[in-house]
Amino acid sequence: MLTAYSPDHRRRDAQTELSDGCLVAPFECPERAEQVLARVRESGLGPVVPPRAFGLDPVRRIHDPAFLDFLEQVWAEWTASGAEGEAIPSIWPPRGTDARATGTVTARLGTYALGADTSITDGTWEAACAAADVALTGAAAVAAGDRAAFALCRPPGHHAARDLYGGYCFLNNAAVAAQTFLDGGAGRAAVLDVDFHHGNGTQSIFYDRAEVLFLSLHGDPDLAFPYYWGRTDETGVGRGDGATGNYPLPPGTTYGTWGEALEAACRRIADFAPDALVVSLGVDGYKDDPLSFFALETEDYLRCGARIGKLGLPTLFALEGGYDLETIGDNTVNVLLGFEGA
Ligand code: SP5
Ligand code: ZN
Repeated sequence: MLTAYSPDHRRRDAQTELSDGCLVAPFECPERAEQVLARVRESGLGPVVPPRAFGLDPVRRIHDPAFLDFLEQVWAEWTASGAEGEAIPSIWPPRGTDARATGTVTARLGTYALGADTSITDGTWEAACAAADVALTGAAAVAAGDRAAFALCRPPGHHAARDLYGGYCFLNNAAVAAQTFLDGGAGRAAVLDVDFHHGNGTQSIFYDRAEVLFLSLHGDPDLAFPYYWGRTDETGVGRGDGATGNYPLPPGTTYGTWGEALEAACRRIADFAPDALVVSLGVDGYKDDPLSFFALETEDYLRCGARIGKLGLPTLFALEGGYDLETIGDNTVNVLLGFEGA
């Protein structure tokens, strides 16, 4: 299968992440994408192509225009304000008050940030736009008849909602791709999120939509980021009631349990019979990942890919998380190889 990749991901190279009360080197770093790219090339998966420039119109189908303006302008405003570090929110409008945001960059950061884990830097906007183009390039290949494509997106996207960034995500690459399938004539699309973390952004974007099935396997949000979403009673609303499904799983989860949840999710996808499938492909469920409490093995990712391949659907894989630099390449590409072998 084709891989879409842009070196512009390197323009996001944050130096800080607020983690456990300390500013540390970010887990979500440029080397992640380079490791995956190296493994794609070694494995002979298929050609690696640069993205086409789709512009912001397909992104505006998913994200709020004022939010996009904010992401485009925040770095310039932050530096103009005299701040010396990377842009990290330090204040939020509290619940249940009459708080109102001003145009000040500090107020805007708190309005649009999910958390303080994601520093904004020079180049973040450009990298995020390149990642959306990468996703759209992969989707275009699938829409044109390829059985599958791999969008090597960085930064990731699944925590980003219509007007919210965080969890290392700015633009929701998978949601933009799913919407472009619909806009291109697909009647229904499914998003299967196998990243260790719940895909709260994607869930929220499609929560009231009947034509997009969103299913997520993830660490129990009582114990894991993003904490506030991903429970089994979140099933959609209005026309979208029943088109969201969550599979929270406990610490120590191995492929025995994880694979059962994947099986249940795949059966739901088959019943839904979508015209296209987007897989939010995070491999942070790996046993040695620094941000997860699952215990998946490198070989398990072959089985994961094979099960998804058995669905027989036109499929776009979009890279999400995975933070063990030693294994992110093998684990990610194993899903794609498993899919192709199915
Ligand atoms: C795309 C994706 O996988 N995003 C994950 C975002 C998680 N961000 C918060 C992680 C919390 C880091 N602190 C834990 C340090 C380990 N001791
Ligand atoms: Zn993750």
